Amino acid sequence: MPQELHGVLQVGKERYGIVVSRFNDFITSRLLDGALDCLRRHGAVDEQITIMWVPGSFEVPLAARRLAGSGKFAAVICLAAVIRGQTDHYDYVCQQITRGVGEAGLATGVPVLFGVITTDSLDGAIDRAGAKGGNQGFKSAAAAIEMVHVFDQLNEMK
Ligand code: INI
Repeated sequence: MPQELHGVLQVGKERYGIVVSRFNDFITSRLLDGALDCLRRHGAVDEQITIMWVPGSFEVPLAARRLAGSGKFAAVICLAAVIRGQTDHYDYVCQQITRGVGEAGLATGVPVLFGVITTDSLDGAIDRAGAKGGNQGFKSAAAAIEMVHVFDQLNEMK
């Protein structure tokens, strides 16, 4: 039988970093609530969680890279909202945060999760910050817990 590694949603003693953008904070604060709810429901206490606020999506990758590279966190959850109607440079901001968040994970080997909403409209953002589309913050925190757990299993393999 091949060995399969599956992460389960169970927090141990590890610490989680959260980077959250102040831009569109009426949306990102809901994403943060969702992420905290998820971490706490699965066993985290507040001492295991560090939240770093940054001005906007453009700054998220650098903050994520610093947190992930610090060696203090098992995973870093990135929360932001880019809404097309609000900016002429929507595509550039989306590109920066998408590529940068991915690179932060690849460069450090630490799971860096993409809890970022990119939508055409404010309504679309609201849907994915706790309304019809669920809460992207909760989902990305769940993915963080799963990745930490599956990597723990890899580390424990003989
Ligand atoms: N930042 C966001 O997080 N979302 C946006 O929709 C957005 N818009 O629309 O421009 C945005 N801009 C700010 C940007 O991320 C930087 O903080 C700013 O340019 C300073 O570097």
